[in-house]
Amino acid sequence: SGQEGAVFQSRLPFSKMTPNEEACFPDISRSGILGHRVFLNIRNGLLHMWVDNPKTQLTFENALKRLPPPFDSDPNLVRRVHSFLERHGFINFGIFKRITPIPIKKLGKVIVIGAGISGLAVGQQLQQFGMDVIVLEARDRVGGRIATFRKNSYIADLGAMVVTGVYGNPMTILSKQIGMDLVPIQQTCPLYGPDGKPVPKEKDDVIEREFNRLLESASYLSHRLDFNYAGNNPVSLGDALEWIINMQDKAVQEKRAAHMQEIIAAQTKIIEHRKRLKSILQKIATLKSELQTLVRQRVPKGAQNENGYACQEYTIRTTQIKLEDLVNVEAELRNEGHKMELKLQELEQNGPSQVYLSSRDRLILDWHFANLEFANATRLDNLSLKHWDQDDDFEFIGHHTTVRNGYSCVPVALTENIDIRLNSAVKEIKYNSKGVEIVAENLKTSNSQMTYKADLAVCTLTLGVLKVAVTQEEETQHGNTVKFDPPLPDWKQQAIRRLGFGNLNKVVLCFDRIFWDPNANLFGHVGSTTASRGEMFLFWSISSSPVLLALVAGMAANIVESVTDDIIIGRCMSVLKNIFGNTSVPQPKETVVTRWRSDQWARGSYSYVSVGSSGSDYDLLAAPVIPPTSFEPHFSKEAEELPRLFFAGEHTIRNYPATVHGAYLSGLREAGRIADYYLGYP
Ligand code: FAJ
Repeated sequence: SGQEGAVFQSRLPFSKMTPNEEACFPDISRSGILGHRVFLNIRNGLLHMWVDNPKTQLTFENALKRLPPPFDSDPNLVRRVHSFLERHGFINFGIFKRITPIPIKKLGKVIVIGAGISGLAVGQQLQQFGMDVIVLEARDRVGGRIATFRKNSYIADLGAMVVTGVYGNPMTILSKQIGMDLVPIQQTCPLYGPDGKPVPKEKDDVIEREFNRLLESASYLSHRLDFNYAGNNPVSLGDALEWIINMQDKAVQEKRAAHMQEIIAAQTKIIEHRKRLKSILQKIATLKSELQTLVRQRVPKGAQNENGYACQEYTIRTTQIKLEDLVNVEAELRNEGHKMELKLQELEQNGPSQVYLSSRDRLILDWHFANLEFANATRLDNLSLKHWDQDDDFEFIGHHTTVRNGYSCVPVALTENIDIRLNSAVKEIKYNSKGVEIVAENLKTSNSQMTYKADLAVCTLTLGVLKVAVTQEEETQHGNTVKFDPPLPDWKQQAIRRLGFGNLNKVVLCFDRIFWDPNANLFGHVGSTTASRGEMFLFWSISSSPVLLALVAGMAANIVESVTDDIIIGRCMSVLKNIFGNTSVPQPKETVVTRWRSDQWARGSYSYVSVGSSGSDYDLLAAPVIPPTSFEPHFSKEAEELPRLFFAGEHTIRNYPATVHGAYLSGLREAGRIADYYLGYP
């Protein structure tokens, strides 16, 4: 709350200008500390006004009226700051009541390709900046990878479903503007083993700690030891983790071998010791019989001469002393022997563990790996060890929430006042220094093609669709193959090839009653093999109606795409029956199985940093494309250098990839960039 909260919510530093602000306000940047302070006070004040009431447009005039003196004394500066914040999507974004009308005279024509969240964001922004916008969408609905299944009282998100952190998240502002029913997720997640029995909490905690330690070790390998290449090949996170596990296993085996050697040494010592004791006992026996003979043959004092008697007594006495000494040695040896036996016993009883992880523990660890594969939408051995978590520092804090009334309420709300042509599959994107021509097929009126001409186009095709476009994978005539004319520049094509586009699937099961713990949002199922660890590894219960959502991640996500619904539902049911008992689990009333990889308008779920790629590929995917020079003499130099193709989408935003908020922010970013190029600086 307050001004600081509003600035934090806007992802800006409270008491510092950003490099972008310095570039846009060079006069302030040069003006010294006082100028900076004035700028920051105006900027922070405006953000506070907007975040406090994002349902109504914040006009310059209203902002000026509400700014406290002396910050209202330079209306020109306030206007510039207001325009800057509006242009870059910090204020007046989303769905809000307008006070000033949108300019009637259109300032340039834009075609947005795709009506996912990024396409809708860029469309909304450019429309309010006064541009003429048409959005072309191949599906018969908006939202793209935000897709909500609705039937009777059942609601389930088939694509995105989690708003990850509220502070700084633009979704928080949207939720205030439209009816998003955000519900915090209860993070506790009881686990059930492959046999359906609960995994004891203590065991679960121990393995979770080991999982975190393994990730820390992998990070240490990469960032401290710079172990990122094996020969010339970049190392994957999966490889690094398996190496560490093998090393741990080896260390355990080495400890065991050392322990065995200790036992053998102790046993050898005991054997030696027993030998010594035995020889002492023999000596004692010999001495005893010698002594007995001496005593038996003893000649009394008067029966022999004095010398003989003294000699005899001396021999008896020294034999006795020798015997006493040997008996003492025997006692000592017995004592030592006892200690040795105890030590051996202790060694035998307190040996190191037999293996690093038992096979059951390994499967629980695999469950955590499956969870990581879900977050990254791919197998761990596809992820770059060095860069897979490059966006970690930009995670929002605060609750993770789900949208109880279905995430599709957001894209649907964002369609307000935009010209969206559904069922329009773009086939060709032609661009040159004069503008763009987009050829689209109307999927409702078969084979009818339309060509749209505009000054520029914003391409929000998914990375999966772009990959097909650049590898020229000609499929069936009806497949989604988009042709760029001229082909995209090489640097763009290479980045498209390098960055990964993963997969994640969901199975929706709608029941007539809840048979699971209604207080838990999540429960996990530990698979029976490492290879199948991602198969229905996590069940979500987030709807107010009896709906379960099973996740299929990692290797299993691709496998389910080639299997029938009946088989997948059958697998889910047997997992649930194994946990809750045959009689407790009713037949589902409705079911849905997603196949995001086979979906021709998506070709996967979301991007990831693959082996050989890095965060900078996101920047390359975001960079606009300037058409090759036309060499037409009458054409102006400025027009020649204008980019005509712009790119938005979750795969174009380095700091927030793979998310709805990232895709949305990429749309705001591109709208600002386009306005800067085509409408000039505010
Ligand atoms: O909860 O923020 C989620 N939360 C989230 N994003 C998710 C999440 C996952 C997540 C959470 C936290 C961190 C990272 C990820 C977890 C998961 O539950 N969830 C999720 C689950 C699934 C199964 C999917 C598929 C996705 C997620 N995501 C990712 C987000 O949904 C996406 O990042 C975001 O929605 C992408 O928006 P976008 O605007 O960049 O892309 P699209 O695909 O929505 O729009 C492209 C449009 O182009 C589509 O409408 C498509 O039909 C159209 N198109 C394609 N070819 C065309 C065409 N239109 C015209 N002509 C053509 N030829």
